[in-house]
Amino acid sequence: MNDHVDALADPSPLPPGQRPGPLRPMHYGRVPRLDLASWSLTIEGATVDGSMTRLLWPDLQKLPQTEVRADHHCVAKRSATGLVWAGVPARVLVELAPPATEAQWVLASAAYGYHSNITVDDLLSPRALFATHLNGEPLSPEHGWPVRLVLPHLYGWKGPKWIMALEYLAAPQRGFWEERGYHFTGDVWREERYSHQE
Ligand SMILES: Nc1nc2c(c(=O)[nH]1)N[C@H]1C(S)=C(S)[C@@H](COP(=O)(O)O)O[C@H]1N2
Ligand SMILES: [Mo]
Repeated sequence: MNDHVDALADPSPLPPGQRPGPLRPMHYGRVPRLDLASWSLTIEGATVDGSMTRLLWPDLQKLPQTEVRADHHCVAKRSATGLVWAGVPARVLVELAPPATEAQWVLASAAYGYHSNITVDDLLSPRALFATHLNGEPLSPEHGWPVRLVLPHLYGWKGPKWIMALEYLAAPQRGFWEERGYHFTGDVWREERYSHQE
């Protein structure tokens, strides 16, 4: 009898103010047409030695891969639960192309000028990853193929789909939504939704 009750229970608590809902394709601008032959991920800005690193698709495949089970929390209050993401731990890319000591801030950018501001610490989170797969399948174009940044502790807008570049910064700078009324940090458990809360 208790088994039945357990089966209906929420698998895990949602962050404050969130309700369960599907992962709905949602983005600013159109789904970009990308191809693996010309795809690259650039790590630039205030790197430790001032150099820029450009990873091509085959380079990404050679890096260690991991799986992370993580819910997706849109700041519009819907959370998609029980998602299994796979890809390269974000920490691996930070270690490959480290920032200068004073560069704690990062702009993560994608096609059409979409970008978010995050921190090096966000990327060092053990659950942060550059995801290539969702639930065992390559990402669909709408969900960010070939690579999207997944930062489970932050609202969804912080993780660009179709990610193309990381830029280390020695001073804070706001991203696309952070300039339009959304929170600089965006921690889901602290419910940091809007800039007026800062
Ligand atoms: N490039 C890009 N990435 C983006 C967005 C966007 O508009 N452009 N929207 C963000 C927001 S607000 C959310 S909630 C998620 C939505 O992911 P989904 O389309 O896979 O549900 O993508 C995030 N990443
Ligand atoms: Mo969102």
